Amino acid sequence: MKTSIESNSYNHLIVEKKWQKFWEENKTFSVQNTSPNDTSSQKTFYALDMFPFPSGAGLHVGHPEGYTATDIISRKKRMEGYKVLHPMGWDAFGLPAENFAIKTGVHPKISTYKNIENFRRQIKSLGFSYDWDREISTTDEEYYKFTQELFLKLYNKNLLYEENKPLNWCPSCKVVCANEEVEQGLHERCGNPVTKKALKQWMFKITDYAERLLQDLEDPTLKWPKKIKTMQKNWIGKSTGAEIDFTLKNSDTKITVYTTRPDTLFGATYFVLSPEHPFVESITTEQYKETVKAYQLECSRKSDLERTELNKNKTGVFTGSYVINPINNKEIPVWIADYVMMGYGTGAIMSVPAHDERDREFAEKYNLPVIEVIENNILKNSDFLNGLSVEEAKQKMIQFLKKKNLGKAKIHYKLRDWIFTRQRYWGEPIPLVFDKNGECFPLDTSQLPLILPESANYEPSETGESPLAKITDWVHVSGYITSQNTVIICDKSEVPKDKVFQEFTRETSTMPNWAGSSWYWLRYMDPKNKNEAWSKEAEAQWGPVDLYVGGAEHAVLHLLYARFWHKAFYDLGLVSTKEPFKKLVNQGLILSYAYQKSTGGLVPSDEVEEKNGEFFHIPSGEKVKKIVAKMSKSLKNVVNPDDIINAYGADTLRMYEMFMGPFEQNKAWDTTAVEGMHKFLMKIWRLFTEKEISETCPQQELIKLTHQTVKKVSEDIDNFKFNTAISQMMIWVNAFQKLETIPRIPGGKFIRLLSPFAPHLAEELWQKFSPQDETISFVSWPSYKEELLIEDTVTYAVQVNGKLRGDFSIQKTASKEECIATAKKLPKVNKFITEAESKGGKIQKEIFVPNKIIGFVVK
Ligand code: ANZ
Repeated sequence: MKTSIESNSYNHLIVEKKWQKFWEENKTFSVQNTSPNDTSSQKTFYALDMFPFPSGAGLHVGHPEGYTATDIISRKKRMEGYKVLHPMGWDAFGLPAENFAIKTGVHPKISTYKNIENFRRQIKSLGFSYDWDREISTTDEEYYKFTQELFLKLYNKNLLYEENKPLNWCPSCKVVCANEEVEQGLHERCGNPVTKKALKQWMFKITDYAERLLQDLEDPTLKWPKKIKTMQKNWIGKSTGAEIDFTLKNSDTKITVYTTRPDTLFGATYFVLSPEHPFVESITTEQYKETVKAYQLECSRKSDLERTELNKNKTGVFTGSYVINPINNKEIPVWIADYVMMGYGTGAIMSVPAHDERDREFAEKYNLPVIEVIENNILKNSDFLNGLSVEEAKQKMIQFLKKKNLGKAKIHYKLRDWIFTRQRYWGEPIPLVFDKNGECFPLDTSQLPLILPESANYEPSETGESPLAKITDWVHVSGYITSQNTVIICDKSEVPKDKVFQEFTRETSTMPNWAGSSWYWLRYMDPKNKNEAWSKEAEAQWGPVDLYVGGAEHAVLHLLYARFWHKAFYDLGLVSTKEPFKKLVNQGLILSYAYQKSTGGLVPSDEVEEKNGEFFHIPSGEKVKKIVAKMSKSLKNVVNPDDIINAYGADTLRMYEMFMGPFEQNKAWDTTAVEGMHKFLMKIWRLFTEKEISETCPQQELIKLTHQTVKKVSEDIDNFKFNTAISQMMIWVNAFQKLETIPRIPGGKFIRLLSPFAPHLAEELWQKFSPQDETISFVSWPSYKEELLIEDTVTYAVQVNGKLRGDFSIQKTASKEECIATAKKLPKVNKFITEAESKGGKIQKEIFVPNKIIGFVVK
């Protein structure tokens, strides 16, 4: 790749560095400076990017896509007089740094801060208008002090509990995973299968907020993509149904089922318990004990994925027992089957094979009876429900069960509580301790930050215990319990007289990497506050975030946790809004190309050569197809933003990424098109530097085009249609290139429109155009006049004998006669009329609909 392309007097390497230095030295984008005439009434705008995880690989070209979008909007808003908060930081705790440390021996802190340095350099080289004074990293002690403090606030609000139960365990990473981190039975981080392991974990009661997390999505002022709202709704998975009690035959034992279809109770022909159901052992008869035990063992080895409904081969065993169907006192057999999950509903179901797919498969396999109770949405074979619709029957059955004390309406959510602890090193330590009796106490906030010890041994252990557990002098501490029931760790001599000096052990798990990102947008509002995570005033001024841009992969993980914490903060009176992010936009993926063999295999790009538009795999000589694929190291198709910036400049990279296609769609990288964008920017440079500035613009058409351009670019930016905004700028440049001079007013408007997209070039041009302004950043956004946009020509469709034969445009002021004469001269119309005349025919009738249609009837 070329290292630099110069065009005449413009050298992007020099100009871009110059402006970046200017912005940095003058703190141009510091929130304080963006409001020279600060009044409390000034409009504010908060544009937030999803902060990156600073990986060792450096910035990906996908990062600047979203960052450029928020930057364009932030820059436009400043020019429109808003006080803009536009920050950047680092989501820097998490597994990759630790795995890298295990491989190389480099301490996670060292590699993380090195990666941050590199990310910061790369992001700065793109000329984004961030307020760098507000930079944060979740790994900074000053930051995680407050993550811990907020954790304690939520702990004191009774939103956390400890549970010892089988959890998702990734044997490869040796880490517990949240349900949200498991995709089709695989750990989303490493792709290895997840198994179960019983470990004590802290759980967040996110389920307490299930209904609000669902309901608040309905707020019409929440401008989120429909797709993301639906994904959250499905994840929360509200289901409305009933719990019904069945009694064990010849016993008082009641077993409760959860069903969404109480209307089908007359059709229940057998009963199923999950293999883990606590009743299995006691209800299984002697004869079946062995088969049941063997089946339970078999199931414990299966993953949830193997057990779910995707798996068509249902299995199960009979327990020897029967329950009584409460609606008709019929005995039905009790089976255990692993398609029933212990973690959902009550872990027991009534089976209605006539109307449930899973039950039908099972009944067919094991020859169980089937009773149809619904036909065409109307109940039958169901006594007092006969003739009712499904909806009516559901209600009536619930009423009936309630009256007889046999059941009740019940709502269930698929959402599970959030497993919040990780047995890993590189995370925020959890500020809790246990006394000798195992009772848990929060640390006193005066003890925060609880600093992560500089352990050298971060290798996780096979037992699942955190590496911190091995640092005995950190784990075993002493101090006293305060009157607020918090713990202060100290020497014996420091204990007040009325308090008891005692020993404690620390919680050794760390927080998941979702902790720091569950409140960071609030810290940006008040990043230097030493006393509290943020002040009420700062939150009142900036909250909620006006615009949040990032990848759609965060649809349920980060965005659900963030909403949950925010709602809990709201309940604690810490924030004034129920939702954290008013508007959310997801950028599409930036893809690359790859070469595919006829067998489907992909080959690296450096093994491919092009001959006459066709591609060949050099080692095998085989013809290969160029396709769109994800960027990956192995395919050697990764584009490094540094290379593009060096060769063409940050402005080119920004403009190119915005021009690639619709913002929210996936797009494929094309280096030739990058060059094209660079040429366009150089054309702009020459247009403004090679031509003299003139004070007037005599061409009315060009004034009109300028006003159209202002309108289009302004609206397109607001609607995230950056690609069409750039197309409009291209139209403008092509039109003005034809002039001898560049007229001052339209030219000035154009540079201002360009400035959010290509800020370095625009600053440089503005200096030549309007040297009295130090920077273009606060020059007012251009305006347009509606009346100048009104079209002064009209287009007529011309018909002959009812058939369309052409169209033409004409001045609105043209008379009827002029219009008809013009229509007759259209080639196809003229041909038709002359042909008719040659056969003795003529125009019988002329039709004239003003501004629309002209028609001729020829016979
Ligand atoms: C009888 C019935 C008849 C059912 C019918 C469905 C259709 P959602 O909508 O996802 O909430 N079910 C209940 N608990 C279960 C568990 N622990 N494991 C597996 N399946 C379970 O699903 C609720 C329905 O799934 C319930 O309603 C129950 O089957 C089943 F025509 O009860 B149904």
